[in-house]
Amino acid sequence: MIAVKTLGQFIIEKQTDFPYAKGELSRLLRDIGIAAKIVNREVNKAGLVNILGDAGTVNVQGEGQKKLDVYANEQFIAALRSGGECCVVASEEHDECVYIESEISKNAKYIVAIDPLDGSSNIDVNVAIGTIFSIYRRQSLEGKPLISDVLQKGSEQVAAGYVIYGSSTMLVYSTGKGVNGFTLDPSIGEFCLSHPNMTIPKNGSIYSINEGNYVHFPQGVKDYIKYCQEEDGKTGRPYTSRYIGSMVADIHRNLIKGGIFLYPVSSAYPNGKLRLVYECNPMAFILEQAGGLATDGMNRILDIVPNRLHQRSAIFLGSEVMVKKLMSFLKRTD
Ligand code: AHM
Ligand code: MG
Repeated sequence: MIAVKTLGQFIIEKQTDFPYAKGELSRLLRDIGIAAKIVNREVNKAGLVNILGDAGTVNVQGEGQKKLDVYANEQFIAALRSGGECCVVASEEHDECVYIESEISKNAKYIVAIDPLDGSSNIDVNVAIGTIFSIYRRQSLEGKPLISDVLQKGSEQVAAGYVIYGSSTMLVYSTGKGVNGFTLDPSIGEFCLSHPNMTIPKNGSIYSINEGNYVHFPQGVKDYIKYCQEEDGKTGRPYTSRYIGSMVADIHRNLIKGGIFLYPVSSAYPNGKLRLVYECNPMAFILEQAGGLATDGMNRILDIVPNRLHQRSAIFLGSEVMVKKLMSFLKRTD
């Protein structure tokens, strides 16, 4: 019989990778895992809840129906608040940082940036959605944390991860020593190690982009798309186009199969659509840890110093060979 390794066991084992660790990061990751399970429970019955909500607006417990993204945001923040290891949360759902000021958090040294429920257009149609999180160590030594504690460049991340609520639910994370994936076993209510040491294939044959925006793309991106669609037996083209519209799901697939995900600037989104702090940076951290690359077209994503919480960025990430090829097209049209 093969022994199952749960996320909790794995986190504790891995604590020895950090000789001076006091267990705070481990507890923080555990808190995120717990919130993910609660959110998963709601995501799984979302259709049902909506039917009940339409009939009445209150559910059977007498609670008002909440939109899933609001619910997820509240769950993650509540878990971080009660865990006591996080002093600030930067969430897509809040214009400003949420400071956690409680007795148990007074010495907390971690900052969490989070997109509690990514892929909003897919929430109502039963298509995979996700949670993305990023963890930084507080730099200021005392008092209220500073905005500069939150706006650190992505290379300073202590850990990052995502949860995909898909045909099965998975939590994938990295603490800068490779990437590991855990699948939720609903029968025991635990995330179990299912994808140890995840690596992205060096090359791939999937490109993921919202081609509906084609006319608005920069020339270099248009040229790369044409390259992907051309016939060439030697390089296995034309490539396959796959675009779910949930960043987590698109990148998760490409991480496993090899591929590239593109969200360029366009006339509709002159600075790109995806948010640097809680969408691009964590996904870039994971992909780099898995052996891939992540760029905004000019800079490594993880080297960009954010100057605003909800700053947007173009992003291209995935298999090394594919990202490098794309870059060569972008350079030609500088
Ligand atoms: P959201 O944070 O409002 O859900 O938006 C982010 C999502 C990503 O998950 C996805 O890759 C992208 O937006 C899809 O955008 P588009 O519909 O423009 O292709
Ligand atoms: Mg999002």
